[in-house]
Amino acid sequence: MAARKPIYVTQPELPPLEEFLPYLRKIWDAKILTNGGPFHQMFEAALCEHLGVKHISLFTNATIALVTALQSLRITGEVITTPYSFVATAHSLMWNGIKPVFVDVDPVTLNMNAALIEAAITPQTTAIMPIHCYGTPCDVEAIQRVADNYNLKIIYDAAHAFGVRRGEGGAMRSVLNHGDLSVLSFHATKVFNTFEGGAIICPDAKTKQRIDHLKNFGFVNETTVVATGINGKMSEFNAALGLVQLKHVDNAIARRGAIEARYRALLRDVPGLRMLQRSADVTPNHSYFPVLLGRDYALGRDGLYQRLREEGVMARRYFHPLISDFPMYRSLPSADPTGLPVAREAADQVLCLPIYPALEEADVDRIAAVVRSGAVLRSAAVPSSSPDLAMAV
Ligand code: T4K
Repeated sequence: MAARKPIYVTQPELPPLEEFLPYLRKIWDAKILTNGGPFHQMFEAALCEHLGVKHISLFTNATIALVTALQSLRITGEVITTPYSFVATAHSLMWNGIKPVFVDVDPVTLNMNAALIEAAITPQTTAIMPIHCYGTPCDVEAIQRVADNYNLKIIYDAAHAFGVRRGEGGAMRSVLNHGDLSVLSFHATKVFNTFEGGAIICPDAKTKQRIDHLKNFGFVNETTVVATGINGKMSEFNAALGLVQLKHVDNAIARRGAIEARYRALLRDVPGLRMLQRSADVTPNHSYFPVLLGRDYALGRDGLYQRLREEGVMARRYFHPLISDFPMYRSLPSADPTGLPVAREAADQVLCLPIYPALEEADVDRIAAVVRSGAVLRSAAVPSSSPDLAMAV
């Protein structure tokens, strides 16, 4: 298996170049490169339609979008969030001078445990910032109930949740419609990419207008600046690419689904290995394929991480360390590890296996065989045949 091309945790999906070239030609001809040009407007409209949401404001990336989302709702004081995420979630609070308050996650979904929010509320609390981790929807109803009771805003970090839907009132609806705002990432490593990019989803035109002002330095017109805005605008290049990418994203997600099913079948009976459950009421986007390697897994999580690397497979420990372990957070009272046992265990056990549309079945089989081999002592043989794929879920 040595000397093969490395397999990374993900590989960006790109359209055929010839499909994109006519868009580039238009940009070259019009010389409108940014500041809300025609592709920007078309892409916002196309995304609203595709995702089933009312209003979208495009951004240069999700981190600036998170920072701006908090500004747009004038969030201050303390915000309740999760330590089990990418650092950008909590960093967006710090960039606004807001104190993150970490609560533990649910052991089944690894999303913020809604039952723990109430106890973390203080007179300074103004909002809740959960994430739909790996694209698994949060307990949105329970979080909304707490927010309503205490008059708090909800900003979902939905960086992983492009295209995720859940059953509501007999129909499948976008998870992005929950809370006050949701933030998507279109980074290269995401299910849907525009190289770099992001967006805020909001329910009404007035909020979108404020967000649009904030991402353009606060300008309303040539001479009026209404807020200390930032430059968060998506360029015409990224927006045009997004329009082309939209044509292919359903196929890409379907291909991811097939890979996930194959992994699930191949790994279903590995001692000490847990896969996250899928709810029948959710249309997933298969953005990540995390496995949790518990005490019964012979090689241990870090042993497997290393063994995969030796085989040229760059699996990643998303999310280890916890955000609350990083130096700028660890002195916060809520970062105390004793208050975050579930998140800590997940961070110690998680490994995200490669998943992307171009990943070949033979490579999935090979990766799964390495994972299976780690469940037994080194002297035992790596199984050469695959278990019955007919059991795929
Ligand atoms: N909230 C959440 C919950 C997030 O997960 C993220 C981002 C954000 C907010 C912020 O969104 P953005 O501001 O980025 O829009 C990556 C991504 O950089 C980051 O966007 C993502 N989450 C995070 C989970 O993963 P790294 O440091 O692990 O990326 P990197 O460069 O190691 O990439 C992973 C692998 O992907 C590489 O080994 C190879 C492959 N790759 C990567 C890039 C960038 C490619 O094949 N091509 C590429 O262009 O953070």
